Amino acid sequence: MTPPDTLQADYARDGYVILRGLFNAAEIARIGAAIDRVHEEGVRHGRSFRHGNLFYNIAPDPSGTPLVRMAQWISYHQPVLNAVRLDPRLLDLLEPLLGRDLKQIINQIHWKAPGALGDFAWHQDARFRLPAEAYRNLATSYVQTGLAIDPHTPQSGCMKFIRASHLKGDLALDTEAEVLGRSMSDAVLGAAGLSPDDLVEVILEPGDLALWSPYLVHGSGANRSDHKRRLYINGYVRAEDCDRGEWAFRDGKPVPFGPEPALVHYEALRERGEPHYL
Ligand SMILES: O=C(O)CCC(=O)C(=O)O
Repeated sequence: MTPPDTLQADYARDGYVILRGLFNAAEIARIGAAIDRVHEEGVRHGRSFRHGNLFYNIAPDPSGTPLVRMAQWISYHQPVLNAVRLDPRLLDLLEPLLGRDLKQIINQIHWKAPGALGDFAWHQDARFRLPAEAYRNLATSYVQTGLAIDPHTPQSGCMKFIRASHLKGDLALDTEAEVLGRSMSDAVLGAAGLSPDDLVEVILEPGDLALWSPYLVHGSGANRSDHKRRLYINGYVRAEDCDRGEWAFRDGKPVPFGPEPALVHYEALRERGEPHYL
């Protein structure tokens, strides 16, 4: 796929770009089925579970089905999802922004069940790129991608971006509380000198992909639709600017996982890499 001519300029100006129809309906059906298998595993676990970098964030529900909210690094054991993160179409989009030697810091699925809470408060992803000393030139070395598996609409809890907010750099937005499970508040925007007038609803069809900057202020609401909302997120970094992460592309060629997982976010990977419940 040839990236649009305006990709770099649009990304630099707005802090995000949306690509329509990057994956076709048959591909999305296959990817969605693999994501549903991960969900079933999560339900069987019943509570949060970790095996190395692989992590399922699950809210137990003794009276019903456990709520699977998020899973990280599922590509270790789901080949269909692994193929997405290494897809050449992603490289085509990332190369003009980051180059051909890329590591990956995020490999994550977010689910929002119909009617379930699942808000993400206003935040910049930069706050999660820790330890900070492992990341250099974050503003220009890191890009987050989100692939829609279901329709993302205001009704289904789509993301909301504050256009051009990345230009303000690190805003230290209310970093005390959790992001997942807290709703977006206009007061947080106001305190950071941002205006709700710059709010963009990120409306996506299945197969559309959003790219956004680690400093772009964004969040998302609850799913009030009658269908589930699945988002597959992969985050890439220019390899020379990061000491963490799994390799994704070396000189533009996809890099399969090695025999040992790489240190990404889970600090106790080497001491407590075995499967365990939390
Ligand atoms: O899944 C969502 O709606 C929110 C995603 C998000 O804010 C993030 O990954 O930083």
